[in-house]
Amino acid sequence: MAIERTLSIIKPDAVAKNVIGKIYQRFEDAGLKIVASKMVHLSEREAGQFYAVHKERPFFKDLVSFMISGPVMIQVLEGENAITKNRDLMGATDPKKAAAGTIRADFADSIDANAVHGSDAPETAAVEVSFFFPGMNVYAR
Ligand code: IDP
Repeated sequence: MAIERTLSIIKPDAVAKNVIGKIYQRFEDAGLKIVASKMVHLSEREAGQFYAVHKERPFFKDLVSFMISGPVMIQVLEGENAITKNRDLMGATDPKKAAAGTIRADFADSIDANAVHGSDAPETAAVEVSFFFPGMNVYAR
């Protein structure tokens, strides 16, 4: 199985709820290693660039406002099938639809304030890891 790296963000709602440690525990319990991390208060420009793929969506403005409403915790997770594994831990985008026991089911309040971000494919992981950690190799050695 492939050792992958993926970008994860603990969003402002979950940082405000003081559950960074609980979410990190889930990554570690699933065998994912935290190989880089930083807490950042994103600027409007950074949040807009990061979510540029959603620029034409009706929720784009609200998404950017939410992402800059407080600090976020950004990390690179590494492990076997890290991208899918992290998406499975996160649960569905809408917490009302997220499976029981997932991060979003347990910590998210709404589709806007949904606790976590995770890269959804190897291509996006590569772009997102280098967006926040320039020079970092997305491929684990
Ligand atoms: P994902 O975070 O599960 O990958 P995406 O479809 O990539 O979901 O959307 C990115 C983020 O945009 C979501 O996590 C959520 O915060 C927000 N979002 C997505 N769809 C909606 C919506 O219909 N209304 C409001 N916010 C949304």
